[in-house]
Order: sequence, then structure tokens, then C-alpha cells
Amino acid sequence: MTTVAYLGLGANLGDTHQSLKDAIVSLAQNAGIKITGRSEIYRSAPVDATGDDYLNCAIRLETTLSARQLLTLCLSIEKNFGRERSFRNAPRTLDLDLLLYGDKHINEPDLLVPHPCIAGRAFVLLPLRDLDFDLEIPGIGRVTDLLPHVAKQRIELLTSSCCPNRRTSMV
Ligand code: PH2
Ligand code: MG
Ligand code: MG
Repeated sequence: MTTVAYLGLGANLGDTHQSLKDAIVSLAQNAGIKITGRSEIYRSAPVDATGDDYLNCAIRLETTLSARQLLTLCLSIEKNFGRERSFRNAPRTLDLDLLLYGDKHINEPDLLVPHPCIAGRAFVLLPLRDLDFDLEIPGIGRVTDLLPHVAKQRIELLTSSCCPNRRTSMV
């Protein structure tokens, strides 16, 4: 059985653009993962965090892995990229967040799906809209309806390549 999942990628330490690209390659090397879409890459101001601007993007994948296996894989890839967890939301070489796993709700201490921060963050919503314009976040609402509420967050497009769904405005 396969499940469609969405991951959010972020980095604000080191060669961030290269790290996002390499992380996608690392994920694709797993036999249980088929990447079916990647968003544009955005530069965004840190939200509830310090340090340099982030680069962010998101990917869609089909996977035979469970949500727990996917989380474990993400954590191990983050570690391979030199991620250190010195304090909450510390600058990081790579952050891989499991945003959505099918239409599942998961409520475990270290695994909350949908990701609890999806609704309030432009750096998650804009990449998700690139991937699927009509995406509905289970129990929360449509990405396009959430975007106007985060319109004040500073975010700009870094790449412009792959996404027919992309619109420049948040409303
Ligand atoms: N990630 C955070 C906290 N704040 N801000 C931006 N712009 N991008 C992020 O990926 C990000 C953040 C916690 O994971
Ligand atoms: Mg995160
Ligand atoms: Mg994370």
C-alpha cells in the first residue's frame, strides 16, 4: 500500500540551497519513496526563530513507509547533514518536517500530523500550493484559504522553474 505524503524542507545555516537539493536526492535514494513533485524554493524570514533567512521548499511523495518510518528517515538525514539541536528552533543546516501523511491524523508526543505549524506559516503554505493548488489540509482547511492570513510574513521566490500551480500573490 502506498500513501501520498508531503515534506517541508528548511535550512538557514551553511550552503542552504545545496542542502535542500541534496536532501531531496537523499530521500529519493530510499526504496520506499517515490518523489512525485517538488515546489519552488523560497527565501523567508525566520518565524519564531533567530538567525539568517531560511530557504524553504516542499516535496510530494508516494511511500510504502509508515509515518513513523518516514520520521525516522528524516531525522537520520538531518543528522547526516550536520543538524545540531542546541536550543529550540536553533539555526539549522537542514530541517525535514513531515507535513501530511495521506489524510491521517497522528497525535504522538514526537509525531504530530498534520504538522502543527502548517496553517500559520507562509513558508509551508506557498510551497504546498505549488505542489497542489487545491490541497486540503485534513481538519484545517484549504491551503488557498489559509494563505491570506499569513500575507504579512516576508517571503520571496528564489527559483522559478517547475511549478505550473504557482501564483505570485498570496490572495
Ligand atoms: N522553521 C522553524 C522555525 N522558523 N522560519 C522559516 N522562515 N523557515 C523555517 O523553516 C522555519 C522557521 C522550525 O522548524
Ligand atoms: Mg520545522
Ligand atoms: Mg523539524
